[in-house]
Amino acid sequence: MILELPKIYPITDVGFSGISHAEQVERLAAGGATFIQMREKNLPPARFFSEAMKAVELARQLSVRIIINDRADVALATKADGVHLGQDDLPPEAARLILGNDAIIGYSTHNLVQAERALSLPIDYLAIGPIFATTSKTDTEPAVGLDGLRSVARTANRLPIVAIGGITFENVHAVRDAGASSVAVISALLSEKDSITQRTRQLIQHVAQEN
Ligand code: TZP
Ligand code: MG
Repeated sequence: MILELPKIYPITDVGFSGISHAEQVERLAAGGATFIQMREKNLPPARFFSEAMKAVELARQLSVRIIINDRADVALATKADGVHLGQDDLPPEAARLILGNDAIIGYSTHNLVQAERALSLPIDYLAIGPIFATTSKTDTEPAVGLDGLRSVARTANRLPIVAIGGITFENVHAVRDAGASSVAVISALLSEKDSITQRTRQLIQHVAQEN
């Protein structure tokens, strides 16, 4: 089954927003987000798990699908909808064994070679990035640009493509035109905690106005 993704895919970031993952889920969902990734890079496992539990419970109440970054074990234990894995995380085949066929598995790639290899993996969407320069992730690979995204989207067949990295209100239409099924964003939505809901609503409306 091909995964249906909304055009906007927010990712939580406590450093950026200054509020908990659950609070971010609440504000993003109030703005219309229906598919959210919880991304936590600093907490030890016990705190990661308890923060994830709160975020997943809230997501359930709000009918939002929630994906856990990095940790298939936390995704399983919190009954999240799935996991998002990077090149150095547990391989998607192993995460599939842990989470089963119904879980959503997303996988990050940073160039065409990685994206081509990813096509034979048991994943539900393929992320490519950074598309543009970003300050939200420090250890990023070089930006692939719109041309890089276009080549990946052409190769991806029917696998949904999530574009990530430096995507803003200004460039989101070009990113969608280049073949992104969905656009993952941190700073475009989270940089001011009191306007997360409003910005989410605006970005969703903005991408809805495509030619
Ligand atoms: N992976 C590649 S770029 C990135 C991640 C997690 C950060 C995206 O954040 P922003 O603020 O939308 O550029
Ligand atoms: Mg990771």
